[in-house]
Amino acid sequence: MRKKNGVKTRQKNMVDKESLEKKYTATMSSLAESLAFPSWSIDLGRKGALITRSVHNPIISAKDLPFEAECCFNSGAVRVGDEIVMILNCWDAEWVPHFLVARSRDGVHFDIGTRSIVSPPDEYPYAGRRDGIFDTRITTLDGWHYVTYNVSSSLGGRIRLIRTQDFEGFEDLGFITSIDHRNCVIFPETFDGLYARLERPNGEGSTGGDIYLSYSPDLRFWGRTELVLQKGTRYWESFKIGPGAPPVKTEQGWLVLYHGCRQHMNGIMYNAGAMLLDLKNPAKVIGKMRACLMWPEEDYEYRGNVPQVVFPTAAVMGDSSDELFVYYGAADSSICLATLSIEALVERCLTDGPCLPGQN
Ligand code: BMA
Repeated sequence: MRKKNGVKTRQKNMVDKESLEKKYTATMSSLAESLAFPSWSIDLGRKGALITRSVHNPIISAKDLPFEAECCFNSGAVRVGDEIVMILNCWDAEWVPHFLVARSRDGVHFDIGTRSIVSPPDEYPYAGRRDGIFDTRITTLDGWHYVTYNVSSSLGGRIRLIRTQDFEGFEDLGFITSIDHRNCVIFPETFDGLYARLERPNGEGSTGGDIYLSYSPDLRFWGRTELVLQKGTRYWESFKIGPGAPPVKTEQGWLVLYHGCRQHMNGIMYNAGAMLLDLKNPAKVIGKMRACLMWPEEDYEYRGNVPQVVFPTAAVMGDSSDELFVYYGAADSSICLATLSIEALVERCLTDGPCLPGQN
C-alpha cells in the first residue's frame, strides 16, 4: 500500500482480492449453469422434427407404480370420453409382469390401479418366461375396447386378445395368431364387414420383420394376409419393422406409427416411423416418411433395460382435433409422451412417399 495524503490506497495494478473472488464465483456459477442440463440430451443437428417430447417425460416409471417394481414400458392407451385409459405393462421386483389399468384427464398424470388384469399362461411352452406378457395395444370398436398383447414362449411369441367395455371386467378371447408373431394392432373400423389388423409375423431372429395385414370375420380366425411394408426401405428401418400404434383415421388415409430398427456396431436401435394407408384398401401404402419420425435422443431413451429404444404403442387424440398424443416406451424402462400435428405428419407422408423398397 502507498500512502497518499496519509490515506492508505491500493496499488493501481494490485489485484483486489474481494473483486477477484466475486469474479471467480460469477464465472464458476455461469459455468455450472451452462453444464446443468435438466436432462442429458444430444442435439444431433437434425432438421424438421415433427414430434415434440413432453417436458414431463418419462411420464410413468417404476417409482410411480403402486408396488415395488423394476420397470414399465410399451403400454397401449385409448381415449374414452374426457379420459385417457392405459393398460400399463409393468414388471414387479420379482420380474413378474402385470397389466394395470391407469387413467388420466390430462394425458400426463395417471392414476394407476393396483389390480393385475391378466396373468401369464402357466402351461408349457409359455410358462417360466421372464418377459411373459407385454406390449399392449388398445382399439375401440363397436362399443368394445380390444387389447392385444404379446405372450412369450420358448417356441416364439404369440398374440392374445382380451376385450372390455368398462376396463373393470375383461373377457379373454384367446390366442389370435400362430407361434412366432409380434406386434399386432387392430383397425378401429371394419372393411366390407371384416376386421383388419397389422402384424409382424416371424420376426424373432429369422427372415421376418416385415409388416403384414390380415382380415377376420370374427376377430379369432384371421387370413387373406397381404404384405404391407417390407423392412429396409431406409437405413434406419433396415433390420426389422413392426406396427406400433393402432391406425388413426384421417381424411387422406390411415395414419400408422411403426417402429423401425437398424443394427449397428453396438446393438439394435429402435426408431419410430410413419406411413399412410389407403382408406378402402389398408394394405396399400399411399404415403410414407423417408426420415424416421423419432429416434432415441434423450437420456431416458438411451439408458435402461434395453438402451436406444423408442417404441410407440398408442396414438390418441390430444387437446385439439389436429393433435395426437403418442405414447411410447423408452429403453424398455419407462412410458413417455410426445405430441404431433396430424396435418403436418400426413402432409409429410404424402410428400415423401410412398417411398417403398426399390423406389428410393
Ligand atoms: C421388441 C419388443 C419390445 C421391446 C423391444 C426392445 O422385440 O419385445 O417389447 O421394447 O423389443 O427390447
